[in-house]
Amino acid sequence: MTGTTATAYPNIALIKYWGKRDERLHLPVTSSLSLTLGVFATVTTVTISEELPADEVSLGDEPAPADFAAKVSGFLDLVRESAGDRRRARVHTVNTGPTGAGLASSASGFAALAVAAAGAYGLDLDRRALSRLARRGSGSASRSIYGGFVQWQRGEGLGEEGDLSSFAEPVEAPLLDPALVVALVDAREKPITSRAAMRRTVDTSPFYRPWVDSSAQDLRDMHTALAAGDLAGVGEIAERNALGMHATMLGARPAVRYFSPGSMRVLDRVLELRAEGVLAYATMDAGPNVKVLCDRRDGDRVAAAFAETGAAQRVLVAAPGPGAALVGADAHDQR
Ligand code: 2P0
Repeated sequence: MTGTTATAYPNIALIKYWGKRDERLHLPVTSSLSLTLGVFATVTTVTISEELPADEVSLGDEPAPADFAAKVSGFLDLVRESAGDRRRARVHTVNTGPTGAGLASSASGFAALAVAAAGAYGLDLDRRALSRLARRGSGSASRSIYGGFVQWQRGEGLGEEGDLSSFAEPVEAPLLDPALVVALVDAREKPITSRAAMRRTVDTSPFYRPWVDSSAQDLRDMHTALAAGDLAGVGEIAERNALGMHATMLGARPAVRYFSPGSMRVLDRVLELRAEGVLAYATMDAGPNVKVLCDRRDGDRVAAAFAETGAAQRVLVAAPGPGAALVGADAHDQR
């Protein structure tokens, strides 16, 4: 039997998701807003089989590690339950970016899996429903269903009310032509998963609540800046929101610190670039890599500046990318 293949791209949050109000349904404490990138696609194929006694999951050319396979299988259980179909599946995933290094491989991964699995099991889902489904795999994956700027609504309430109201939707910003320059400081897997780190932050950091409150204002300000095409405003808000999120982690007990000396060197260079008149603003996620928002015309200059620091193993300029999509023969039935 032929499989159903989908592709999805990572997204980088400019207003961060950090903390859940419901661990099972992946309902976030705050709404977040991201930019989907045009690099580091995940390509996932789901092939249903009558004969398989259990799901078979591969990552690249290898059988997937047990924890990865268990997450994929748990996600497929949700799809099977909705579809009323108990058959198992083969899942083959190829990540073109580094896995587990704070570059949102779980976002592109679960967005691609949601689209491919919904297609394979015959679920007829619109984009909002796909974003809710992807959310169940990894919160940030809800945003990778769409391209460009995307907001993930926290939604209201818990249980079914929360599940129905927490989804992503696109945000228009026609006056901006941005790029995100990614400085890969270290592509190794992170010492603590973002899931564990955000739980510890919510449970123990005295700085968590103040960040939640300030993030709501950041989101309102971000919408104003995006609508006005105000790149400096967008960048300043994104940078303060990200540094604030990392401050909540530094306040956790024990502290969670994703910055490395290389990250700091890149952050210093961002300040120098601004002093030189370049609109460049940094954000960081659950890893040491630094992503810098700038105008697309400045992308190469910013990338060259980071390469000169010697702190980055690799630097690349990412333009905004598309939403998750079926590929090949399945693509024609897409909505
Ligand atoms: C974000 N991050 O908004 C934030 C900022 C990392 C730092 O979303 O537990 O892998 O699977 O819902 O989506 C990473 O968290 O967490 C993340 P789960 P996820 O991009």
